[in-house]
Amino acid sequence: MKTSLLHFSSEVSDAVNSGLPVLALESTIISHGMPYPDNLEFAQQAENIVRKQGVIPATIAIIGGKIQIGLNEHSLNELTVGQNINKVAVRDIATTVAGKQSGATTVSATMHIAHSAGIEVFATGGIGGVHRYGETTFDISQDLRVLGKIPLVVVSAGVKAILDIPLTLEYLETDGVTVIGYQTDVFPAFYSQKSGYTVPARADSPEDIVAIHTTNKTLKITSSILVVNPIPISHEIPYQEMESYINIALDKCLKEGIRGKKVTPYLLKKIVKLTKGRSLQANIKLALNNVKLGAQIAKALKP
Ligand code: PSU
Ligand code: MN
Repeated sequence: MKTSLLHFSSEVSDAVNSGLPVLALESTIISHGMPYPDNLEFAQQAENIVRKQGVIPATIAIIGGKIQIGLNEHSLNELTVGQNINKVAVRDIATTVAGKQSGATTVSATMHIAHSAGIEVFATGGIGGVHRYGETTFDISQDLRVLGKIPLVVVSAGVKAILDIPLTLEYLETDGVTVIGYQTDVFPAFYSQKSGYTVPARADSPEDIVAIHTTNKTLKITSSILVVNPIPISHEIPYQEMESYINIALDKCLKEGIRGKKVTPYLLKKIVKLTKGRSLQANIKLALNNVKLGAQIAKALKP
């Protein structure tokens, strides 16, 4: 990607140029993962948490065809209330730019743009992965392919519980992604702390994660480090309970013939309804928890 295609806020460009810590944040979670006005409140809270750690937040999106790194209030607002906001994965970046459209970037697109912009750490709620029945539908998120190709530190609460966790873990292994449990030996399940699957490695401090990232960089290993950070226990929803809601939502999704990039937003929305908003609160808390850890890692990388 040509640097002239990237439009930085002055704050983010100053920080990147002078080697200050920066944390990349995505925008699909805002536009397609949460309803208004919770999404606006979430986006603002996320940026505040990053600043509190002494780190500059770089929320990434495409506004009127321009790739923006660091958003002003107006753009953030457009993303939370806008009706015509594309969901932009890697393959949709160029077409959204060409059409001078606005788009919220997924994990895959945000990673690509952050890396082009010289940002090394990124936090989200939960990455995309291999969907349940992915072995027949072929529904595998572009997030996984990009994690295998781009060397960032990505903080996530495991993978979204709507996915097939063991298949996603296999894919991450094939991709050469370094998966690290943060202060845990168990792979988290997004809404709940434990999935029942183990993590291949564990780290207990931001500094330890930075050391692992530095080794990968020195060895020119070009895949990402996926830091999996469990939802705080006080906000988790028990795994078995979530499974019952997820199965109902998956059933409806199948019956209504929802396919492609609409699947994840559809399922998240249905589950918010089924849980009477509890899953939304859990999603917000786990994502903010990841943002805080992401900021701490960014700070440890550039103290
Ligand atoms: N984390 C959340 N909510 C979300 C997402 C992440 O808590 O909505 C978004 C991310 O942008 C991720 C996308 O890249 O969901 C995955 O979409 P898909 O399954 O279509 O690849
Ligand atoms: Mn998909």
